[in-house]
Amino acid sequence: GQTIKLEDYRATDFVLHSVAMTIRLFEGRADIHTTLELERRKGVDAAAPLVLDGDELTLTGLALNGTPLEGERYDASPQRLEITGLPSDERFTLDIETTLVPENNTKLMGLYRSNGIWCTQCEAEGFRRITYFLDRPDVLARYEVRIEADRSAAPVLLSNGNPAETAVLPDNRHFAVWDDPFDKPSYLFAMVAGDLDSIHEQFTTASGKPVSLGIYTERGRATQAGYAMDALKRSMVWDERRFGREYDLDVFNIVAIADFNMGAMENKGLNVFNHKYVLLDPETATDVDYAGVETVIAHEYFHNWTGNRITCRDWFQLCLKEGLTVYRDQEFSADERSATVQRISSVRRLKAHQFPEDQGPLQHPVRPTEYREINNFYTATVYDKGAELVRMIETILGRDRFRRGMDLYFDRHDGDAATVEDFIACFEAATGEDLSRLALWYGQAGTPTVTVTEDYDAAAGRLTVGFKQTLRQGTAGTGTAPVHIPIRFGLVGPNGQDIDTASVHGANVAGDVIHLTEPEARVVFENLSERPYLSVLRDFSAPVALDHPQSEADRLALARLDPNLFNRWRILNDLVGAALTTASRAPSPEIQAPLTPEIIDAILGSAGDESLEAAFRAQALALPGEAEIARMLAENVDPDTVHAVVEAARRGVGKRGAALFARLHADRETGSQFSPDAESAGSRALASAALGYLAAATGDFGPAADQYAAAGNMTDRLAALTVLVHRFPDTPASTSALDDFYARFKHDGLVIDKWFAIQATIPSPGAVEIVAGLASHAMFSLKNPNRVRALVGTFAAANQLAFHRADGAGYRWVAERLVEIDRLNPQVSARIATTFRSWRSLEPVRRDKASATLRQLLELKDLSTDLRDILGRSLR
Ligand code: HT7
Ligand code: ZN
Repeated sequence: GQTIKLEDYRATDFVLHSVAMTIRLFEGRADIHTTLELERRKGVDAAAPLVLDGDELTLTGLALNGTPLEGERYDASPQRLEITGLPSDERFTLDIETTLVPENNTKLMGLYRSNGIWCTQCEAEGFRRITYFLDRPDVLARYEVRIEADRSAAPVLLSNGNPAETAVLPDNRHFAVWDDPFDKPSYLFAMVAGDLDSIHEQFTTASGKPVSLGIYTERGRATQAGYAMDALKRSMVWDERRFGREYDLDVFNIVAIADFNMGAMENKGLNVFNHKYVLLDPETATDVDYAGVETVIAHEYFHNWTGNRITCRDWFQLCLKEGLTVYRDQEFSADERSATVQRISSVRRLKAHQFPEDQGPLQHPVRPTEYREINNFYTATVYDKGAELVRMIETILGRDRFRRGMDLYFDRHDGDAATVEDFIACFEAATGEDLSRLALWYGQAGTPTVTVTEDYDAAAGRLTVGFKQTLRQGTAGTGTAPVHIPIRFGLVGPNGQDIDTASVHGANVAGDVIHLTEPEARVVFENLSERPYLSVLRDFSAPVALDHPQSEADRLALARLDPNLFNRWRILNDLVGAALTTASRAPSPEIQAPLTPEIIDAILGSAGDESLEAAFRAQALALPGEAEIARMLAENVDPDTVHAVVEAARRGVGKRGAALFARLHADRETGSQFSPDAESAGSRALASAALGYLAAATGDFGPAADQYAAAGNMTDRLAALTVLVHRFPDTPASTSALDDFYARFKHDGLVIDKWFAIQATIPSPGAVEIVAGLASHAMFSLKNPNRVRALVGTFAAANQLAFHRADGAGYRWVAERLVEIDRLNPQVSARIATTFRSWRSLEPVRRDKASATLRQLLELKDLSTDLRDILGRSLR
């Protein structure tokens, strides 16, 4: 594949006015007839040909204004259709016929079949696998779609927009026509046909418009869609209240599909979901699954305004819809659940996925300037750092002025294919604020470091705080100019209250935010009667690495006192992270006790504080993961040592907190009715964290075995099973629980994914052989992305010990699977291959083995563009 560059953007030579499609579905074949109404753009050379995109297509018919085209007028290949001699200044129609075999489409892009259901996935470039088209997001048109199929195989026929007509045809066939009144790009096209169950509800928008909501599932599973429906209605209400955005069609449908490349897709009026993000019940889904469904349902719904009504001019602008929509779904979850706990989990996610991406060879700016394969840019950087950039705009402007900017954006760009510049210009125009230094964030790769120094003059009652921002030039080479970094802060007194900071001078300070726009700045606080504790980067107000060499005593005080609860967690977590990193660099005696008693007591203090929410207390107990420690080490990483350090820390916390953990575990609620609400989920998370520490400290599997046996829901069951399988592998207690779990749930692929994942993450070098065995299990399939991610993806991403086994067996096993997966589904193979990205930070033996594996893979013929792109950039 060739490199596509942002700077090469230009509009199409032809303007598309409308699309009419007829899709005829048969067993083993789909015939597509598309009628395009087109016009040469004003000023375009009358001789310029029309070039349409295709991907593995077969052309079966082509006509201009109803008359079949002569062979010499066009050139068709599976990848492209070029037509010459088209009218120079009048509208014309093209009729294009293609034929496909959805059953053979294992890439799951375009039109494919999942357990008999016909469905489509068009973002980013899947529509060109259905018909020849101007398949790019700045080509918007009105679509009318007619679907024909067998009445028994596909009683349900769905597409975008509003239903227009249905009728019965001869030979037990029927058809449905759907009309979408909103112009849209092809990536938002969708069609679903099959024998589906459904649930339906009515929603009335704020202005009184009735909307029919439907969720469609495989037969027998609609009873599991109730929570998704509830989340959808709450999302619709929230977008009206928070952003004044109402829904715009008569119907909103969601379809849950078993075979899906990503989480879900926001097709206009017809969202298609990975069924993992729709189907739930207490027996088969955990609290984490419930929160995931709520988030993804909200995210896709919010795209109706941020993505669909206003779309992207080109794929370089992907963050315009994705970063903004993630920001919106995070705000929704913060309002629906606990804002502090939501922020902690978003920041954990950012640090676990985006920071390593931004600090390794796959780094790229939130708005990239070039790509070979756009599918590889649906990244943590575009999504999660993209959301952080929107959040910084909100922090800089304040909630009300941010809303004014959003209102202007919706007003000014409704119906447009917009750019990041358009978006930022709306906030500037609505508020008069200069956001040029903020805008730089979109173009520079890498995580900036903010260094903070403190100097307290007791005699003068003055605290001088120094700030410095640095950005190292990385592999992306995208510049290191100083950016606007908003630092939310507070000065905390010994009683745990923020001190009034009215007497302040130096850098630009507004309210509780210091605006860092230069490489260095100084802020001076006067009239202080005693030295306060400085709490910076509250709520993680910027996606930076913080270098604040605060004393352990200050940190421990803030971990206990900071009125900003997010920072209480963040400062404690950083303290623990620093201790574990230091121990991982040190020789073995320190490994026995990597955390000081004071740090452990701070953890236990938060965990035992009944004035705090249970979910927050559970977060305080979650130590930084092994991958996180590896990222902080940055070089010469030995995953065995890191694992030993984290384990020693767990034992240390477990032993010192044994009494607390026993109490927390004993006090857990059992037997009562399951409720997925945030508070109940928090209590379960706290009890399960306690169970993990108890097992680590005592080596007794009894409490976990009891919890497994008594579990009334999947959350408690899976937590107990994880402790048994990870801490007591090969014991009868562990194997009998694993067998029981399989026997109970072997008919439910989504639960079997958990069964695979739990075994893929057994923290033992032998996990390589375990996953190798599981790959031949009857329930494993290379064709189902969820199954592949559960076994291969989870092993590579979440089993540091085994994936990085010193003999290279983990790398080899994953590489072999990548080759097999790549032949079927390049998007999935490319995504899993990113787990190799941090190879340079490993110690020399593993570094050589990992890079040799990557190089050998790259030498193979017939790799997909997707996988080749990831491998090539990982080695750069
Ligand atoms: N906008 C959606 C992205 C997506 C996707 C991209 C490439 C290949 C398959 C895909 N399925 C969904 C999802 C979202 O961010 O809402
Ligand atoms: Zn999205």
